Amino acid sequence: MSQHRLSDILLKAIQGVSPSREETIQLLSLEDPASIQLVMSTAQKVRRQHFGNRLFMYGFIYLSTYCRNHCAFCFYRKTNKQSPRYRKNLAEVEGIACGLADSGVHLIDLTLGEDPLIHDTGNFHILFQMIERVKDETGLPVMISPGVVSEEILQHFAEMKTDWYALYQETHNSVLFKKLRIGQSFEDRNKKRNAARRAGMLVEDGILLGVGETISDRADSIMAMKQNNVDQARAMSLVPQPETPAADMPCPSRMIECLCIAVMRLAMPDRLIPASLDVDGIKGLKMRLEAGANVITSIIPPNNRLAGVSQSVLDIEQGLRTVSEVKKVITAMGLTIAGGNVYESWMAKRKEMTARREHLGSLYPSQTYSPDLHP
Ligand code: MD0
Ligand code: SF4
Repeated sequence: MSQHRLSDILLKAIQGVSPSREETIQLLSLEDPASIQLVMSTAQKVRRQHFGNRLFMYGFIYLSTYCRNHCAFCFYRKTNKQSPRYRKNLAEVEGIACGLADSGVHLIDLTLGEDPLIHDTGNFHILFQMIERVKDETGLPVMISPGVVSEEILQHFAEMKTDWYALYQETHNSVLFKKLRIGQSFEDRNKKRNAARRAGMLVEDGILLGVGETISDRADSIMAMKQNNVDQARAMSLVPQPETPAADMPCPSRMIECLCIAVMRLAMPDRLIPASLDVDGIKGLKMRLEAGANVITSIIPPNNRLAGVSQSVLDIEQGLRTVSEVKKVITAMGLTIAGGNVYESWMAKRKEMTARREHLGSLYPSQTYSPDLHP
């Protein structure tokens, strides 16, 4: 793409016109460092327009590492004997959440594999209790990342005022999906995210990079997340895990992830986009923020024997995935941690917008994005 064309796309983005599918593909195809740098600095400008220099922080609790599934990329897939299995009980989750809240996070993310003890035997009351306790004791918003659950369970989460439901598609290409989320339903995953939103929760979707997707798959994912109006959108690089089908895959270049984050920022200027500590630990934070991310996720306190998802141990027990370590990095970049009220009012605004859209949507139903409809 010519320099002139690139400047044109970036200028439009600054003026609030987000890239078309064609332009998204062109941006994602960039390879020379100077052009990528330009996209990233534009993404920072766009982030500043919507969020100033303020960032949000999410505390992360992986409360059960048991799972009934066989995702090709995941260390915690059912048959992996190397993966550390544990379950945290109510008191432990409460203690960890309170510690995270005291350290200054904006939200608590309660994450679990599709633990057979919960998913197969319908013991969801364990999660309900945890959500209630964490909300009561910390006063913070809660995100639940439990995998695919029934609409009734989603309804119950929403009734308990669970703020977020996170469920990542990983890819919006249904053929690739089958190779990644082996034995799972592509449609059901999309459907559940939509159901959670209809029930009144904010939703997060995300993609995995370096798993055999093409550049236009990446563009389709970004278009899909935009069109489906997700409240938070993430891109994370594959970390090849031992004893999994993806063990021998090459590590994708982090430039691809940074470029994706930056293009997502241009496509969804006012949305939350994570810089996850779960891929490269604290040393990977700066570049993701330079790409336009505005939420730091996977803050995990040491001394609790907690695991991360794509990096099961990196930086955790060394105390490097903490608010105080994050603060050092962001302060040096001229960025700051937002006040709790800023986060809560962003959420309230989004919920209101969604409710309005849902109402309009019921009057004028529209199609959800599918790459097949946008050749
Ligand atoms: C993260 N490991 O933020 C977490 C995780 C689940 N909601 C989030 C993928 O990086
Ligand atoms: Fe289970 Fe989630 Fe891992 Fe898939 S990605 S195997 S659902 S923990």
